[in-house]
Amino acid sequence: MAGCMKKAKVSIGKDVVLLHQLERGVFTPSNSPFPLKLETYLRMANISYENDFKDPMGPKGKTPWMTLNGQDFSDSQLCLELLATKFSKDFSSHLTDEERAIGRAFQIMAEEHLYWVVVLWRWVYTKGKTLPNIQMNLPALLRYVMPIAVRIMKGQASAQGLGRHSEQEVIEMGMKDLRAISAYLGTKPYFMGDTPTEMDCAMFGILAQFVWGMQGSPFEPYMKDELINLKNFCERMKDKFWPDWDQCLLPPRV
Ligand SMILES: N[C@@H](CCC(=O)N[C@@H](CS)C(=O)NCC(=O)O)C(=O)O
Repeated sequence: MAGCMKKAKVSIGKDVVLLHQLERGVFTPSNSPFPLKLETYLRMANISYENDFKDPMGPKGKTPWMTLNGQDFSDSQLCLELLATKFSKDFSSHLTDEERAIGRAFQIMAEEHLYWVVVLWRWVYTKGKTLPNIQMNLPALLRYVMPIAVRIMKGQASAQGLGRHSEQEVIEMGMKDLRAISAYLGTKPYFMGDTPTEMDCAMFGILAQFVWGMQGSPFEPYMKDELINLKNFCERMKDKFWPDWDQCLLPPRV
């Protein structure tokens, strides 16, 4: 597969996915929307998998990635689509072309626009202080590594474009995305209707960050009030696919 320069290091059982991702989070099983999306999909599709938290960054320099039958694959969406084909799992077969188009547009807005609001808030506006995983590291390590990490994330957000706006503008843009997503979900249990589809995994990956994983953010009060349907959606996904949610959280260091 193009871009897969790293060789698979670990071979587990045939047709068992080895999901490489960052260590567990304290508030969500992953602080990153993309591993949470892919792991949720593996559960929804009932595909056997094991986690690897030691080698989270894949051949394309991002997390998550996966190894399947000795081959490495990158990108949550490409992995999901490959698995859907290989294991003949299509949760969207009942959708019209128009519904698929709308679903794709919302997903891309969430993953390619709203995601950068999360990055900016966590890394640039609050400098990693609200990420318990980061704060659990040694103070000396934090002192030296944090400014580098902040600079990298700031550079990425600037290259993407969102990082060039003021904090107030970015928060407002985030709110507009969340309001649009909330309006589209409406009273439906899942984004495409009564049953969860692939898109719900992606939306859950990112919305879970707003619901549980960005404590003290300006978005938090809205998730409990105006955007309560998004919180309820996350609770629904959590109950359905993550009965072991609490066991998958990293205990905060006391
Ligand atoms: N399109 C990719 C996005 C993955 C992604 O952006 N992962 C972030 C973690 S939230 C990452 O690895 N960032 C590290 C970096 O860019 O250096 C996917 O769906 O897997």
